[in-house]
Amino acid sequence: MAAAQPSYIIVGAGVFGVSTALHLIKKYPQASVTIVDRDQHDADTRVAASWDWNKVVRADYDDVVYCQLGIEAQDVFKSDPLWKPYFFETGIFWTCRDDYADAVIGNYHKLGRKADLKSIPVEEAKKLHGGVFGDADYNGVKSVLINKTSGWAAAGDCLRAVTKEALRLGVKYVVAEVASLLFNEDGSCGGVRTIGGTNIEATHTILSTGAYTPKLLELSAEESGITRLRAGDRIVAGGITTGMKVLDEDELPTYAAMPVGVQGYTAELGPFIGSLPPTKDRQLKWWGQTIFKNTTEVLPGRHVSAPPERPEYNQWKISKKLKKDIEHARDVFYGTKSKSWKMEKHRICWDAFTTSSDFIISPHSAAKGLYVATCGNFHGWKFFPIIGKYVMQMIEGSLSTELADKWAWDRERPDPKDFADYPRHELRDFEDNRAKL
Ligand SMILES: Cc1cc2nc3c(=O)[nH]c(=O)nc-3n(C[C@H](O)[C@H](O)[C@H](O)COP(=O)(O)OP(=O)(O)OC[C@H]3O[C@@H](n4cnc5c(N)ncnc54)[C@H](O)[C@@H]3O)c2cc1C
Ligand SMILES: *[C@@H]1O[C@H](CO)[C@@H](O)[C@H](O)[C@H]1NC(C)=O
Ligand SMILES: CC(=O)N[C@H]1CO[C@H](CO)[C@@H](O)[C@@H]1O
Repeated sequence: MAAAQPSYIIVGAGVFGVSTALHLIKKYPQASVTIVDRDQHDADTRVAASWDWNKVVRADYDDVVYCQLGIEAQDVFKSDPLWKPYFFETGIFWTCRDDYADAVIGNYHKLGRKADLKSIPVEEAKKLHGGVFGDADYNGVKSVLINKTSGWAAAGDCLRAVTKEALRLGVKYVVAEVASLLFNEDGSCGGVRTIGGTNIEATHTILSTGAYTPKLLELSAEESGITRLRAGDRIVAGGITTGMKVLDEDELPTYAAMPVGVQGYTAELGPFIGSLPPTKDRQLKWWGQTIFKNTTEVLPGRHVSAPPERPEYNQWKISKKLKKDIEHARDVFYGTKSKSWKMEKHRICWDAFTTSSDFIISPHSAAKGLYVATCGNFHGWKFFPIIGKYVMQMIEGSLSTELADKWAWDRERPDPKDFADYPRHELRDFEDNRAKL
């Protein structure tokens, strides 16, 4: 019997899944490529981490691999008409409480790239951009990393536009929640089953399911009896709060031309905090510093962190304690002038974590035909234009050894103690105390 034509099911329409679909259909226009996601791609609200008002786009990394990939992605954002409308080159303003600035600058040099980038003393930094960060918290800051080449992207709009382009080129899109993976008699993965009971079959199944990945693998392990499917300690679902404020017309000029703000801390002090420039609706956005798991018993005796089940991962229900986290984020950037600002909108955003903060882009070692391409670790969005190229190389076995080892399903994983963003809390510890009845 002749081998079946390759066909692809990609579960998850975030940046990892959509980028993979786009790169596959461009290289193989006749191939069968199907994205399956629980949300319609143009829905008004979605659970994907990739669906957001805005995300930071930068190549300012102390890890030279992500620095290089960041530069590659930004080259696309700056030149390709599909991506260009969504990228805003505002520059970045990054307070450093360790040697981060020097490491980043060293990487640009190593890669032979000129970036408009330098590390400047605090007193000089305070005066930049009309003094927008003049009242920020500079406690412990050694220097401020400043440049012109980084910026942000209108994340949700970009995701919608690129998904549309993939569909135009022939990718199919199915709105369904995947309940479990399907396996052939020889143990290879043959596709997925939806909660409605429909089987969707393909020779290649790619999980780009973000924070939901460990739970989906647990359920599939239980149903198939293939216990090696489980993610174990490779992937942990983590959530973080974001908050937004609508600027008044008269406030807008102060912030209109601001760069992306980042407050960097050492691993002992905690995760870095960000403040993004206003969107077209005059909204400033922050992300907080409290990063949590939601560890639950998904099956008898099986505990994994997963986003809440209730509609939409419960992403719009934010406790007072988590709102406080955003107030803190607001104040470390704008000090007294922002004390009276009301945050109008909050969201919890869920992503998948590995202890090294590397992605997993790898065949799954427990079943042929099954691949994993996710784990953005709160930094995956910016690679949207290019990450699918690497996923495709992984599927075809042509990924460089360096990347294949870095992104492998099975590899040595470090202790997360030096990874400031690793989820260390539990969501339940930030619930407001219920009123006594
Ligand atoms: C608050 C916050 C701020 C961030 N800021 C930045 C930033 O500034 N810059 C940056 O580069 N990155 C940032 N990131 C990280 C980035 O958003 C993520 O790393 C990236 O979007 C992850 O993409 P993904 O495709 O793996 O997952 P997702 O975007 O989460 O997509 C997963 C998709 O899978 C679907 N899915 C899951 N399970 C199932 C199922 N069983 N059946 C059907 N569908 C399913 C979901 O519906 C979802 O659409 C941030 C993340 C957060 C949370
Ligand atoms: C965590 O997720 C579980 C499963 O969906 C849910 O029952 C629980 O309420 C969530 N925990 C919190 C604190 O939201
Ligand atoms: C070193 C450098 O070029 N710094 C610039 C970073 O970007 C801002 C905004 O464009 C400029 O004000 C800085 O001079």
